[in-house]
Amino acid sequence: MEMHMHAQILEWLTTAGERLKAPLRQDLTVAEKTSAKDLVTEMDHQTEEYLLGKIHQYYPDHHTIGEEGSDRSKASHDCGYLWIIDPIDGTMNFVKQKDHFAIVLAIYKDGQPLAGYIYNVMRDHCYYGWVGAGVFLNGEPVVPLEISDIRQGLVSGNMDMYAHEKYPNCRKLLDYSLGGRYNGSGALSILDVLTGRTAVYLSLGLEPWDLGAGHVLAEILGFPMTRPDGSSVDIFHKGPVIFAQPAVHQQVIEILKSGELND
Ligand code: 2AM
Ligand code: CA
Repeated sequence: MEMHMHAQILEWLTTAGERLKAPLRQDLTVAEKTSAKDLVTEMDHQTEEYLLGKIHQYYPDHHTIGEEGSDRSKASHDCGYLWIIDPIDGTMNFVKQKDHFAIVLAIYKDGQPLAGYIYNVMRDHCYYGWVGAGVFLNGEPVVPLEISDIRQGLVSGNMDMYAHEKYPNCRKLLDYSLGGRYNGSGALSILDVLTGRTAVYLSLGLEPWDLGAGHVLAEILGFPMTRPDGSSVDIFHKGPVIFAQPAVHQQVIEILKSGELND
């Protein structure tokens, strides 16, 4: 674990978080990105500019991509250090709930996961991990609760996806489980799986900034991340992804494939 870099990142996240809290007391300027349901605020842009500015200042030879408008073409698996930023994951929550959003940062080195940060700003919960060091919540080691069967756990994702069965058999996951939980932030949903608050997170279209940090933390904790057919995920290709508790992962693949769970 590179302590100097880690200390810098914590400082930047804390500053960015304070800047996000301040305007929640006022009206936000909200722009539509691709539709009314896909929002971006001035704070998304300001936060991304702040974080990318710090990274470029201190690590000028590192590559970066951010959700809000950076050039993705330079990012590849063999580009050395790659930082991936989502300045606000859960922008709809930021605007409508003023809660349940996160600043998300991942670092890959030559395509391999290195570090991940998911900062739940309003709770002041910073989950982070470095390969070789473990996963921590505000400095304390994270010990995930284990779920050994989907029938003893909750599933998460996007409510619309389950309601309209946008992926074959996804509603069966709800039937087999104890129920669904939908929180509107991909990164916070992945954290719920990694800590054992839910057993599964299924999403149909995750971008590198949605899943990068979660992927790093999952790798460190030994949690699988795959496509619904069990194949591996290239984080640069948007597509369906399963994060699941290790003992539940094959059950999810089986249910999505056949609609049934055979013991
Ligand atoms: P965002 O708030 O950073 O846009 C909500 O279900 C989750 O999906 C959030 O993590 C949200 O991230 C993400 N999301 C929203 N629109 C998306 C899109 N068009 N592609 C991928 N992820 C999206
Ligand atoms: Ca975002």
